[in-house]
Amino acid sequence: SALSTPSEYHSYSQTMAAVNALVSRHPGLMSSRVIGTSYQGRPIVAVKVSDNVGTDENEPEILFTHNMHAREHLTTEMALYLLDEFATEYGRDARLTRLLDTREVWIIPSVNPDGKVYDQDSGVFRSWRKNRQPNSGSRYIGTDINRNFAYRWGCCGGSSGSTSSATYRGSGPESAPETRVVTDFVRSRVAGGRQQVAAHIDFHSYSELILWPYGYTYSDTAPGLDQDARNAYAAVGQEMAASNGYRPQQSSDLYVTDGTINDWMWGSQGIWSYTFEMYPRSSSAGGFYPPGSVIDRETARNREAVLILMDHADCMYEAIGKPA
Ligand code: 0X9
Ligand code: CA
Ligand code: CA
Ligand code: ZN
Repeated sequence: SALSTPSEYHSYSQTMAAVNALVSRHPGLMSSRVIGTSYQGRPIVAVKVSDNVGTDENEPEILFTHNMHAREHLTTEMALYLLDEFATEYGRDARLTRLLDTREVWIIPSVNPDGKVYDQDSGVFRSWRKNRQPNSGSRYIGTDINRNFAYRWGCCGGSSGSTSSATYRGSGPESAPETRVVTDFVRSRVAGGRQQVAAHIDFHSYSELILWPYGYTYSDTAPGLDQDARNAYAAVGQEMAASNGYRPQQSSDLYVTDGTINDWMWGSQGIWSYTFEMYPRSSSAGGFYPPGSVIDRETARNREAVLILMDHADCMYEAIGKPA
């Protein structure tokens, strides 16, 4: 069949167990920390991967976030693929070794553990997207974490004020604990007045796209996003897309959104921030639930793109011939 069953993807608890096993087998290269808890109290974990992993070195940091939307389970597999690849290939693959020696990588395998558990653990997928936070005065559950970020929150018709909507923006910016956990973590990476995180990918599914800011406006350029920055986004986006066959475009070319993680990362933190919409291209190939048999292929498909962004993270403007 073109569809999968819940057991074909790592559950939240299996994901945490796999992370813990990798970290304990590679203590010099990987460490994990609980950066906060979900609405229902589940740990949200960040894994750091770098040489001298116990030291906060002066190296560009790259953040990968996964599973913000509950049903996008392939993105959690993407996190586990990257961790496994880094663990296995460090010291073997020269390019990957050099990148992990000169960068600090952060991976958050599940931004939305409550949603993931709700979607997957009953034995049948429930097509859930939001978190599992109740809304006062409403029978509808959940906030869309990717409409809850505090940059032009609710500005532009790219989210909903109705609790029944799949894109409900929450009662206020960062009203979802999961949003707050991510933004507090990112803010905590500022050292000496400088944001150490240089680049970010938020993994979603599906449609096979690479998207860059802003989502809140159709304009290519806007406050904080000048023509050079837009061109650097497009150049690196196109380079990554050439490696995985996705389509590169500004995120609002898909549809307007407000309060997304990409707009916040760029607009408020100056972090180069992309969304990857993973496999499949269309709903006929399984939508959010493609067969488990594609996991290895569709995660490895993004290896090169991830390394390309890690490489560019020290100077994105080099991609348009304008070194800083
Ligand atoms: O709508 C979203 O949050 C993302 N798509 S998904 O199907 N995974 O829900 C896309 C966010 C990227 N931003 C824009 N498309 N504007
Ligand atoms: Ca290091
Ligand atoms: Ca650092
Ligand atoms: Zn999504």
